[in-house]
Amino acid sequence: MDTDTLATKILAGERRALARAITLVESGRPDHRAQAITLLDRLAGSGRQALRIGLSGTPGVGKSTFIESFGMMLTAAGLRVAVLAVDPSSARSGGSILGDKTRMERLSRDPNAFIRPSPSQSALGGVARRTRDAVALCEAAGFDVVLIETVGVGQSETMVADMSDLFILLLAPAGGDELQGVKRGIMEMADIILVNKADGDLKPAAMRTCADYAGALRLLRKRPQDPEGFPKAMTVSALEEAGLQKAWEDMQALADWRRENGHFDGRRSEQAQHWFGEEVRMGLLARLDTDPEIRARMQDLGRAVAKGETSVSGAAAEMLATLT
Ligand SMILES: Nc1nc2c(ncn2[C@@H]2O[C@H](COP(=O)(O)OP(=O)(O)O)[C@@H](O)[C@H]2O)c(=O)[nH]1
Ligand SMILES: [Mg+2]
Repeated sequence: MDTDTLATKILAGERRALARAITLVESGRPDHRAQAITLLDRLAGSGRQALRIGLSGTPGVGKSTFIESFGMMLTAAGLRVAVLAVDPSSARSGGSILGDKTRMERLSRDPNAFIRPSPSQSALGGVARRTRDAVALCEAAGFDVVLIETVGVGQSETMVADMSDLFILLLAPAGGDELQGVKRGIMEMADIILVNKADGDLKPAAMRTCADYAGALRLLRKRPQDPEGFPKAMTVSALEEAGLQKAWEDMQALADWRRENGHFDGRRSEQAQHWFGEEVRMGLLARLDTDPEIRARMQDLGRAVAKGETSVSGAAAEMLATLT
């Protein structure tokens, strides 16, 4: 299928075309990359905007269950929902959402939902670009909400927060009164902390955990992008579908406030600039390995350094001068 046809079908909201386009942006082949860029450029002017919600949480907190319940609630309200997953560990585990498909059974059959598992791929930089491209494709396809799920490992949370309008941290009730080893940096990124599993025997623990985090959030430095009362912690039960409507109302209220106060577009502009810089940096680094002339020069200079003929600094300066 040529990119024009693909673009037309995506703009018409066809899910199969969207899936194909995401496969295209995930491809490492240079000719695919060129097609992907043509496609993304064509769709860039669609003017469509989804609410991008990043969702993070360690395995077992209930992300899949939450996405299913929350997603079904949104589609029932007439919204179209796309779910993308970022899992840097999936190269090893062979794709995390696969086992999760059962937990998202209803949502994956919903015609107003689109679920895309994480590609198995090791380099986080590559994952970032693919996910950003996939978000752009989902927006062009007219989705109202794009959920970007990530497990809380390594840099993936920062990466997802850097491509989301809202960042949600999902937690499970803690046994004691300890904050669950959530790093300060992650807390500082969160707009809303949802303590899940607030049901049955776990409810009291969930409420305690929620109070602990609400207290911890109040101690953080005030951020300009927050209205009164945010960031906040609240309890939900993905299983019993409790608190989800309230969570959604708060997400919308926060997004609306940010839109009205210039923070929404401001953040997107900053994010676009950030990713542009990252992509150029990555491209330059990749050239060190792929460009034969550059590689040869690196090897020559490397040998000279090894023999002590040139200083490390001198050789590096010489190498960098050839790159400009
Ligand atoms: N009690 C209770 N259990 C839940 C809730 N949400 C998820 N779970 C359970 O927690 C386990 C992990 O859920 P899952 O959605 O796979 O978590 P994920 O690894 O973060 O995607 C499963 O056994 C779920 O049934 C909830 O709201 N309440
Ligand atoms: Mg899961």
